[in-house]
Amino acid sequence: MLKINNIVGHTILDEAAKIGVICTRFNSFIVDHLESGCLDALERSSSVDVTVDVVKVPGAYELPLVAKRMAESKSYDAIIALGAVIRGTTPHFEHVSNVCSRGLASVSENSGVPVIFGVLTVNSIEQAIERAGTKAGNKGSEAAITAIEMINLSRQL
Ligand code: INI
Repeated sequence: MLKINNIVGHTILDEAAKIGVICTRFNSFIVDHLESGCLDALERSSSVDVTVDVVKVPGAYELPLVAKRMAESKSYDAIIALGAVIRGTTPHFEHVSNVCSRGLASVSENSGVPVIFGVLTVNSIEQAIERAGTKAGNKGSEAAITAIEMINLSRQL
């Protein structure tokens, strides 16, 4: 006899939670839209009071360190990292995006706190604009919903 438990995190926050949102000041003309999309989605998808601490960092390279500090505080149910790394004409993009993505994944794995990757890594400003609230959606809103799903999922495991 097989007993299957399907464990899925739903995407409405209906128990108190505290969420950290870290935003880069670099490319703020894009990241401001990710931030507002994220906060709007958190508000619309919560049926209880949710505390959100919003922290600003210089650039995507600095996101992992601040995510680590916040995760180690054990005060947050999830951390959302928002930023935009836009390819230029030098290899700088590769360094910043690699450190950022690997660092955030490592913080999440080592701390057990869900760290959501809401960082655009794109080839052009046009691609960033498309993903910051225009024709390809809003990566900040998607990150908010992913955070809620991971909080609910973590609470069931
Ligand atoms: N930071 C970003 O968030 N996005 C970028 O596109 C970017 N580029 O391309 O340079 C960027 N650089 C700054 C970097 O994140 C650090 O803040 C800086 O190197 C100081 O450590």
